Amino acid sequence: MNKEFEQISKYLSYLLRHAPESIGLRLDPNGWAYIADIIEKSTSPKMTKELLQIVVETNDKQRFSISRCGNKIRANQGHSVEIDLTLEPTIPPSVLLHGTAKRFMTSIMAEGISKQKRHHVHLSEADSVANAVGARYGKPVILKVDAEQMAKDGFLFFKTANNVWLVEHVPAKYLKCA
Ligand code: HQG
Repeated sequence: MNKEFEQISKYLSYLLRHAPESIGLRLDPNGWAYIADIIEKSTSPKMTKELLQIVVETNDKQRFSISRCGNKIRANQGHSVEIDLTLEPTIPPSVLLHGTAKRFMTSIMAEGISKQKRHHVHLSEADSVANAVGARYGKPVILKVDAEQMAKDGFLFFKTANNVWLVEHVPAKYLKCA
């Protein structure tokens, strides 16, 4: 992603996941905002429909979706504001991964993985993704989650439009160091 697009992507994440009210933007109950509203209300950076489209299409993690009619946009995951992505529970692969930092490991192995400020714990299928996610907070560690057993035990898993797996909590007994 080029620098300008990256800046817009970060700002869109801020607006659509955390602080729509900062520019008086309204999200509907499913997290959608009118593109025209963002263009009208966002002054810095200034947006156009074409720019938003390119940012959505070229985003390295496919963080955003544009609605079927093309007039609304939402973040695919990572919200702190209360919205409902209306995802269906989905059977997960037998093993999923969580990338974290070494310094969180004592606490995680005692309490399990908690969702912290987000709506869910985020899990991935690929080592490379988990490694990059963990590296944001320090020396990365990849944890293996026994998703098959969790699903058997009644935990619900959801898959976002950009292939992130979500679950409410991962108790420590389902974790192994990869
Ligand atoms: C850790 C980014 C201590 C957890 C990424 C993580 C991802 C605990 C941090 C997405 C803990 C929370 C989500 C416990 C969990 N004790 N630490 N009991 N339980 N933690 O950012 O998974 O770029 O909220 O391991 O790529 O790192 O925003 O979650 O290190 O997909 O699209 O607490 O955010 O995506 O950090 O990242 P986060 P995450 P975007």
